[in-house]
Amino acid sequence: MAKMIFVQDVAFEAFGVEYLSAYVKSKGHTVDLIILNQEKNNFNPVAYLADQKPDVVGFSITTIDHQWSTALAKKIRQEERLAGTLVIFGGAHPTMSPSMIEDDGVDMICVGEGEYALAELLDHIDKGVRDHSTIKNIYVKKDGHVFKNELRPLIENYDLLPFPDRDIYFKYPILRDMTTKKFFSARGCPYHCTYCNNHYYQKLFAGLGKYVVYRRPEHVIEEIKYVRQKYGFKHVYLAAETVTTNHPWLKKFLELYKKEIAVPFSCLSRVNELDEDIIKNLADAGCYFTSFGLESGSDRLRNGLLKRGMSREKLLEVAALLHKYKIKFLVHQIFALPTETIEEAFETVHMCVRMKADSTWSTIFQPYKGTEIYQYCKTNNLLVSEEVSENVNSLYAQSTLKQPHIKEISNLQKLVLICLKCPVAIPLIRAAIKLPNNIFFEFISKINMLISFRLRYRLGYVEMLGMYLRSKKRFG
Ligand code: B12
Ligand code: SF4
Repeated sequence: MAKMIFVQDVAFEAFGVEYLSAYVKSKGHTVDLIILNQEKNNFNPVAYLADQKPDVVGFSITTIDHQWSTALAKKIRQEERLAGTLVIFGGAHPTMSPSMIEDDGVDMICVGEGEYALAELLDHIDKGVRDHSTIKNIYVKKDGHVFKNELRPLIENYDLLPFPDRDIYFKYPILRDMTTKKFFSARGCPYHCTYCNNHYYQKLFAGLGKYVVYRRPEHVIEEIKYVRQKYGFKHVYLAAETVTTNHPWLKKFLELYKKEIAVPFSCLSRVNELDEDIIKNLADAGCYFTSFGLESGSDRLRNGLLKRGMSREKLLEVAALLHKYKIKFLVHQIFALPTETIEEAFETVHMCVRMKADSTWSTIFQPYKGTEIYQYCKTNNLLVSEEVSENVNSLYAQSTLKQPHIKEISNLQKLVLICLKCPVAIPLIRAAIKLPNNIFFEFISKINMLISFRLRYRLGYVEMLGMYLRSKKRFG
């Protein structure tokens, strides 16, 4: 049977990898994972892989992983002892930016869902088939050519897939010891926000099946019970984009959850999908925390540029209802959006203050290739360069746009916590953002992130500190 090792740089559970691992293991193959920042300081991934001699090394990547992962792939390709090992990439970045097949060290990429494609590849290896140039969803380099195979239909029924394989992640204490365990209840999202992958995927997979597909509520409950029995947890986090989208699904799920699981949970949500009835149902079933995208407080940017489709009135109404039902909430914000002015950036801050958000997740805008907004930035000559946009390498990277006020707005992104907790300080912040970025700004930004983690995962202070120290680069 074929042997595969996934490589990841920082410690978080990727559902994609868990699903792939579970599926190919069910076909008899062997899968392992290494998380680089959880290994010893002198750990050498190439030497480790050369000792292990896997048939395939896999990277599941978003754009922020492009740089480190392709640098490592290049080193793998140069190692003689790994000459027979294939290097394959999958995930959001190769799906939206398939030109990365041309990168050195990349033998193959998977566009879209990988369960069947990866199983076919590993079966080939197992049977000694050397020509992989016809596997659907796979782009492969062969004899100096790139074979771009067609896409296969989307998986219709996720209930038929094995539960995600958490074992490969839970060998690492930082993930196993988390008292919150995460679950994914659906794939896809029906909205068309211009900065997100979903409108691109909707077009890419048009005609290949239903794009938004829910698992049966009973099946998700079964998985939660299985995880409780196998690993234990104190809280549950429902991480899919569409937890609150389909109200009949949600009500059925919450009814079962209350009866059969009954532990506090947190979830993602979308403001236009929340009303008093749904919020009451969530609270009754034990929801203690939710997070949703505000992205921008400016109507021009939120509804015009980003196509979010949510009014100020609705945002304030939902915030008041969440407070009424004692559900804490975090607001996602994106700063340094294309054409954003300083006043518009402050509108974002003011909106969070008016909503009395418990916390914020504040990021700097990045234009991801394939998105409508990437095209907007390109057409309006706002990109520093295409190469820079494809190689952002930090979770909270600097802006990759050239436009006025980037410095001030990027500084504001780091100081949101002060504005939220002490709005009278906002005039002072207006002056402070003119200074160069410094360790104080970075420190406030990190504290903001830690508060968000603490709230979502209900961490105690000691647990939070432990997680911070063990996660190293994760917060860097
Ligand atoms: C859950 C989630 C997270 C989780 C887990 C991330 C992860 N990498 O899995 C957390 C909270 C950690 C996270 C963080 C971030 N995320 Co996120 N996240 C998502 C979300 C909502 C769902 C991903 C998911 O689990 N889907 C379900 C699984 C089953 O699907 P999948 O991951 O696509 O995997 C399938 C295929 O892609 C393929 N596949 C995947 N990997 C591989 C590998 C191989 C070898 C093969 C063969 C196939 C294959 O097979 C899988 C099974 O079919 C997506 C949106 C979306 N719908 O994709 C955004 C998304 C992936 N995130 C995004 C971003 C920007 C981020 C952050 C940078 C945000 C930030 N500033 O903090 C960080 C980056 C972290 C990182 N290094 O990946 C962007 C990525 C855009 C881009 N071009 O890079 C997305 C697409 C949302 C968006 N804005 O458009 N995220
Ligand atoms: S609602 Fe969220 S997941 Fe859905 S398209 Fe918009 S940003 Fe993407």
